[in-house]
Amino acid sequence: MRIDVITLFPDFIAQCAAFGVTGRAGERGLLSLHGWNPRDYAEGNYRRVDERPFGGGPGMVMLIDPLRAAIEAARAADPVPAKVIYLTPQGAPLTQAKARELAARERVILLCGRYEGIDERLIEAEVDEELSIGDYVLSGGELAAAVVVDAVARLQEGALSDAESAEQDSFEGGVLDCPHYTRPVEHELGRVPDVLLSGNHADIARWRRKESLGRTWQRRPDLLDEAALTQADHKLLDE
Ligand code: 6GU
Repeated sequence: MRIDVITLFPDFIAQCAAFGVTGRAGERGLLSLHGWNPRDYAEGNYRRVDERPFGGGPGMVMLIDPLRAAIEAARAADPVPAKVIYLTPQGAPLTQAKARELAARERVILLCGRYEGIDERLIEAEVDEELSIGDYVLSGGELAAAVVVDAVARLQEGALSDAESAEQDSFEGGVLDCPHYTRPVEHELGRVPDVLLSGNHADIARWRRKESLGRTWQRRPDLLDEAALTQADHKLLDE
């Protein structure tokens, strides 16, 4: 998969490609990340990328032309057509289902805004989708773009080792993850639950599912409305 990021801070995004699962996905050729700086496409000695808003008010608005030229340069760098996604608190919430949908694409372009926003005409003309990573305000879309890159990179086939397998993650299947334990069995902070030491795989799977459902019910009951629960799950919740 190819991800192009339109950002005033391409170095920030390059860091995503340097570490951990994202870095490994890059090394394995599963993900290629490219940064495009609208300032490189801005005119004049000052290479302006923003101006004061019409109608007054605080802050600055990003200009159409440098952004449009950067998007065009990104598009032209590869013949595969790309969906353009603008990261903004006004966007639809990023979910694991959305991450899976994006991860299945060959290419996406992520557009990061700074300051108070982007001229609405650029959004209308170029943006296919708007995404938010939560109900709080960041100073720019870069952290949100990094979140999308990570969520999508780890879903690429071959990005995770078997041990890291994505299938059991929180939100896969719509419920939270269960608790995990490792050595030692006895510790001053407590003992590992006996069932995990029993060697009975059916009991262990049942215990884990019950913990996942219980946590989801306690912490994120909103998720249970959407989760596809089986009859066996309802029984576990009732126990
Ligand atoms: Cl995508 N951008 C900004 N600037 N703030 C955010 C966000 C995005 N998602 C949550 N807050």
